[in-house]
Amino acid sequence: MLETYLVGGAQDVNNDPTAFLDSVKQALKAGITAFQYREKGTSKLTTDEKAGMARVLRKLTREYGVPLLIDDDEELALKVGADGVHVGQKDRRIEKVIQRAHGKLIIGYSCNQVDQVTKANSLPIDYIGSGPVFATHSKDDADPVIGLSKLKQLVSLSTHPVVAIGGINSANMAQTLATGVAGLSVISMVLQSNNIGLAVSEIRQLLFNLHS
Ligand code: TZP
Ligand code: MG
Repeated sequence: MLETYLVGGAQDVNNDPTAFLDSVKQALKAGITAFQYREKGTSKLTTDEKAGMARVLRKLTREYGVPLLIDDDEELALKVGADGVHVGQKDRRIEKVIQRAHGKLIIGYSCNQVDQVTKANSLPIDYIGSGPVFATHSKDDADPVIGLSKLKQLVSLSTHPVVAIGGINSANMAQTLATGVAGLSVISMVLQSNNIGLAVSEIRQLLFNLHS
């Protein structure tokens, strides 16, 4: 499920909600295996518009049998019938999210430090997201780059599946996957591509080769 994990919101496609939806549709057609709706940063959508977009994405992802996760907001995830929620270290405290959503939603948690992974190991969550592995332009307040060796260390420590995020592209995706991560999370590699189908296929092909 976490293999080819697309993340994004309208801010990642020229702040154009229609173009964003069209891009997500292309990515679903091309075979992404999970989608996280992450509306933030320079996003101009109101709370209501965001909820409306989440509902449209719920319908769309369901048509393709792809799990929908919502960034940060477990209430919105529950309201629109999403499959999961992804929370960062700076978002609402993970314990509160677990209390509200455990057993109802897939819970993803961002961890990029040894102590964070150790703590996550004791929590009933479903996966951790680690990064930025490489420099990224898609997150203004991104933590410092962790690099491949740190990612590998976190993978070996984690009892949960690890998804890599941050600056993953065609040139570095094979090395990233070689750290033992369960999947690759990308924003710009897919949403800024002028050939979304091809970008998704590249990741899928890499995973296919690994597993065959
Ligand atoms: N968390 C860590 S890096 C990042 C997030 C949401 C942005 C990833 O975007 P890109 O374009 O794949 O580098
Ligand atoms: Mg967050």
